Amino acid sequence: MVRMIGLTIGIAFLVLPALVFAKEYVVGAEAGRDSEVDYYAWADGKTFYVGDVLVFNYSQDEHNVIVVNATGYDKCLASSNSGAFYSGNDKITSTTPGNKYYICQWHCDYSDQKLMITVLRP
Ligand SMILES: *[C@@H]1O[C@H](CO)[C@@H](O)[C@H](O)[C@H]1NC(C)=O
Ligand SMILES: [Cu+2]
Repeated sequence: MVRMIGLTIGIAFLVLPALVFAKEYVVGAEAGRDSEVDYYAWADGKTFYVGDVLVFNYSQDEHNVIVVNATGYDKCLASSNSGAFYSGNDKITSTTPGNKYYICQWHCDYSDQKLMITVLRP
């Protein structure tokens, strides 16, 4: 029983910091909804951690958010098994560390509407 409690507290200490300090980032917030956002500039200087949430706000009929790999990011290619979001208010939680790549299928090539972030362990 004591062991169980100890284990529970141990887990709480591992999980809590991620929850307590998880931040929500509205992508391109400073520039406003649907405007031409410089995503490189937006991400520059921000540090993202596992548990953080990216919020993508946009007009549903104009944009989307496709999760791609590095190749898809460079070449603006969405593979059929990519995660895809279309709601116009997508919240994507980073659950693992590493580089994350998101593109808008329609404007990735056209106006560089793509975002790359590096997610660190908390
Ligand atoms: C990365 O994405 C590209 C383009 O969609 C795809 O062809 C390739 O198989 C993917 N690579 C990996 C390792 O998943
Ligand atoms: Cu778009």
